[in-house]
Amino acid sequence: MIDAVTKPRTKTRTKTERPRLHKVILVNDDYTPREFVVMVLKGEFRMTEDEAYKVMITAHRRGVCVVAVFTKDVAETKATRATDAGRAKGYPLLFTTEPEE
Ligand code: TYC
Repeated sequence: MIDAVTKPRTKTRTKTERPRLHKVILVNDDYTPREFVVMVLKGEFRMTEDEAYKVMITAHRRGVCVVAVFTKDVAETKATRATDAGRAKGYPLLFTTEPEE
């Protein structure tokens, strides 16, 4: 006898969009000491000395450098904390954020 019970051939798939990531950008200025920028990058973004130095010197030479990408909330929190660390010392150090394409 032909089996009349047929398994459903369709499966429901829920499509979950990944959250858009946001870049944290380091902006150069003429006043913040290089070593301080490196220290903030290491402390706030968990970079090694070498990684932090490369990011700092790229911003110094080119004007800006992408530090890392995070979800919007994390990017904004880290950029604010890092900028505040400079402000607490009287430096104009600036970290901004922007969404990735
Ligand atoms: N331009 C600064 C100096 O010569 C160093 C510096 C680098 C500051 C990167 C900010 O995002 C920056 N002391």
